[in-house]
Amino acid sequence: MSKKVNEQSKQEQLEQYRVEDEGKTMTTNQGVKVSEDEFSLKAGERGPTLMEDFHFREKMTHFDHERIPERIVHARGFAAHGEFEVYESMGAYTKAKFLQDPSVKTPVFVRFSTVAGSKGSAEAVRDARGFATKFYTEEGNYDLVGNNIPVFFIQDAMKFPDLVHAVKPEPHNEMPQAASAHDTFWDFVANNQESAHMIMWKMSDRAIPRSFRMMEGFGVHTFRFVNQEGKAHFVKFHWKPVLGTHSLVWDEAQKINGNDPDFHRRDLWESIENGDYPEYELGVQLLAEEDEFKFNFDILDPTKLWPEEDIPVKIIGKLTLNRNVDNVFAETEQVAFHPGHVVPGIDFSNDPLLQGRLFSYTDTQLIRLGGPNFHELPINRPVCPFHNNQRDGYGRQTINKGPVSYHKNSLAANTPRPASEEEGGYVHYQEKIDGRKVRNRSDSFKDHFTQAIMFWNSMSSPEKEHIKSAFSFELGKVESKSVQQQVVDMFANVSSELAKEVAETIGVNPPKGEAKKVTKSSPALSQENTIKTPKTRKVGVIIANGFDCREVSSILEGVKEEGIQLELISSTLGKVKGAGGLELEADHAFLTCDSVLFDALYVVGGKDTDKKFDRETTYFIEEAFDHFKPIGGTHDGLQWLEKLNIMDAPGIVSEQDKNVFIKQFSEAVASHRFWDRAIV
Ligand code: HDE
Repeated sequence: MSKKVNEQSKQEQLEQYRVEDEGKTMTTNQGVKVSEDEFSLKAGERGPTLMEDFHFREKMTHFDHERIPERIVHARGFAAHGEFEVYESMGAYTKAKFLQDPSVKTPVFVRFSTVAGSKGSAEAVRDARGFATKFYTEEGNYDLVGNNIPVFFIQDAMKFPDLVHAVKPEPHNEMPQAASAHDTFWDFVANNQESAHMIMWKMSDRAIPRSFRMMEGFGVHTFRFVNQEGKAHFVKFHWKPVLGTHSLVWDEAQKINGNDPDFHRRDLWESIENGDYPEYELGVQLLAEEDEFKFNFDILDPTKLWPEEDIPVKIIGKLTLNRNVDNVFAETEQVAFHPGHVVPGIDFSNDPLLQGRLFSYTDTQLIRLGGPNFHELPINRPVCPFHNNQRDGYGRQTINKGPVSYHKNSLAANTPRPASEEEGGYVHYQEKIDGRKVRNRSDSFKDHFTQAIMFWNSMSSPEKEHIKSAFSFELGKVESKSVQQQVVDMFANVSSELAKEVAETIGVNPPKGEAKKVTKSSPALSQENTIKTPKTRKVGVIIANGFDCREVSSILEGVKEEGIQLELISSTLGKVKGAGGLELEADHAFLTCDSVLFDALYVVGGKDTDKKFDRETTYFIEEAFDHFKPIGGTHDGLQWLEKLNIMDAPGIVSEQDKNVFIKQFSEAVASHRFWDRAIV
């Protein structure tokens, strides 16, 4: 019998497969010691290579086969290990064991991803983000394979290949990379109007998150919780980041992609290495089966969300990511998620998008991971035992003993035997289904605009401005006037203000049509209402030789105590020497970083500066200012804030009392951005 699952279970299992190569003798894969690894075996020093060189052949063959197909969507991803704990028993709603006991810590593996870009693409792109979690529970693996946007583009899995063909780089020239396609994507949108709601999210700040640590996650579909008595509730899953939900601004995001295409994975990696473990609370919206038809949308329609103000999100547990992977290929690349990996107590709904996903995810692993044994890869193995009559196939690792591999049998006393429901056997929820076979869309799925309008209504005015600019940017890249016009006409169904302004910016006719009257809004959708904290934010400190030692170092200490990460930027790498003899190490030279890589700047300056320092500092401040970021200045640093005439602008902290400065600056960093700054 396996011992009880705890947060270490998965790590103990993985430990058997981890190998330390450092300090070891080189061998072939057959274990034969290798005497020479630079020169192939030749007939004479200048002669041809010999076939019998088994070491060369093995080395080269392995190399030739090192790549596997990247994921057709979500190719670029980054993952980490962690644990999940439930706050209180959810037994009233679900019998899932990992949701019963608050003292149990379930090991998890979480992979974040962009959707459209290929494996080597940039990360701060405008896109949805994947948020896939594998829970290694004592009853088997449960995968919650979600996104950071609660709705989807389409209502039926049948359309997924069309959507992905339209959004990926156009096939004749493979452009654009790392972005959604222009003409084809927007042509798809205009001709598949069910995409309206998700497009509003995709044009919003949600699609350019500041960090994987600062975005929400959603299961998207309606699932079912089933309790011990067999009673079911519909459920929607939410991940709520403890640091709040925050975004970049578009100009900044585009520059980050040049400066650091690994921006999001670096952020996740560094926070875990620093011990600032990313945390998310798990929330559920629960709906009694009898309330299924109480809403003006169909709860099976994945283009609809359940407004949190109508159906509150009950916070039930916490996910903590606390360990980086040892090997990206072995873990992050080979992990195989599947929305059909469920445990007793969690079941599906008839959402036609979900139903299609249940087919696609195994199918895709077969091509990607090369056969039916991908569940045996270390990262995919459940931490509980698994037994059945499946055998053989590429890469089989399990050595099943004995002659019997069929059910039913008498030679092995009819084992492995199915478990009864009481023994923990998975029994599908016995929903009553009565209908004709039809290829059709239910009438209840046909309203594509009410929730898109609700989303628009819920945005603050800076968020609305960002949406207008995003539409203008994306449509501005579309070459077909007809597609541009169709999209503008379509979004007049969401907001005339939005559609008119976009039409004007991209030079097409004013939209025809008007949005219907919807007054509902959902404050939970606006990021203005999110948690604000300075913790783990990255501040660039611009500092030069001759800085005021005592004062500056105590400010730096004080700011650090607020949980802020400081990185020193100067003209060159190496030591920066203070006026009183203190020496600090620069983390960056101006050359190796950029203001877009920081949440805020603190300008200290120093007595010993030159023209280049002046020019770089001015550039950093101007750019951070245009991106609405907090900027602090003290001592010699104040001269730049004065010169740029921004001393009185919102989010500029120049208080000379050091304790007041620390307090005000930390508050400004927590505020994230200062939208009421006049940018000309
Ligand atoms: Fe996926 N999706 N998807 N998807 N999806 C894949 O599976 C698919 C959808 C999501 O980090 C693929 O292993 C279909 C919604 C994430 O490894 C593939 C449909 C949501 C990931 C696939 C959808 C997602 C994937 C590609 C419409 C949010 C990355 C590689 C019916 C709830 C998981 C793979 C990881 C990956 C199919 C729609 C989330 C091809 C057919 C909706 C986070 O199987």
